[in-house]
Amino acid sequence: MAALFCRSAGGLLRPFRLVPCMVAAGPGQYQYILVEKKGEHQNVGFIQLHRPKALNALCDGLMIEVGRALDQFEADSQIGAIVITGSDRAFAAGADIKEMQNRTFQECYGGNFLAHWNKVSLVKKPVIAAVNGFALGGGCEFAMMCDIIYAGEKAQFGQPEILLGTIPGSGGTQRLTRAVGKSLAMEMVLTGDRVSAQEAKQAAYELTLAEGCRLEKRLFHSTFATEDRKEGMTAFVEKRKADFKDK
Ligand code: CO8
Repeated sequence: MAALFCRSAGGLLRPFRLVPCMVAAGPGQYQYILVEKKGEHQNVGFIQLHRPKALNALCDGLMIEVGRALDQFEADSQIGAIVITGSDRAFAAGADIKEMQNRTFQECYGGNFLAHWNKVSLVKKPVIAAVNGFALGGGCEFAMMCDIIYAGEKAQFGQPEILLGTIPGSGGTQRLTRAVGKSLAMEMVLTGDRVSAQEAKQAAYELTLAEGCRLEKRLFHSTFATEDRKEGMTAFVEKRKADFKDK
């Protein structure tokens, strides 16, 4: 599922008339996230990443909890859509670097590190990422796994893994390319530079248009390999009705 960069801050700040109602959850069920049902009909599943001191860095425990909350909402017939958000300062500043710092290749490969982190991309109900502040590395990837991104004015998207001597590990190179096009995606992945929601949206529009125009031109050229194209133009010049043969 590809996320769509992005709506305005207005969309982010008032997507629903909210009537909070805590999901029936055992005390202490969630340590790293807040989970509620919202909306007038309590049909919106709401997950807020909540590790403020670590700018919502995605530790394994947080991702396991997100997976559990998603399962809960997926199974709840009252829920029609799910919103995942962070804080004003950070949607998520990436995978937890402190947790990854001392991991070895054997641990990552043998333990299939990140295997369950893409759960959000498998959810059948529509998932909206409401992003403000930092959406970096795994945070950007996590947002892009959602179906739609509503981004606030302070949102900053980036894949800064290169600055840590690594690369995106959860679809960043693939989904970012589809979201903003190859050129900006490569620039972001190769430099670690961040972009605003507006810049991402603009790039997505321009590149989609440019790529579409390139494809169109190729298809136009290919009509010159058909007999019907020749017949159509010849008929016009000879002031007669074209006799197309589907060739
Ligand atoms: N991991 C762990 N802790 C973090 C992270 C992180 N990614 N980001 C911020 N923190 C912590 C800081 O260590 C700091 O904690 P403490 O006060 O204990 O030192 C606290 O959050 C506040 O951070 P700063 O003091 O650095 O705040 P600033 O406002 O100065 O800077 C930045 C904010 C620019 C966001 C900065 O914190 C930063 O550069 N963070 C790292 C961003 C990054 O490199 N992210 C990519 C991580 S690698 C990755 O995501 C791999 C993806 C794998 C797939 C995941 C699939 C979902």
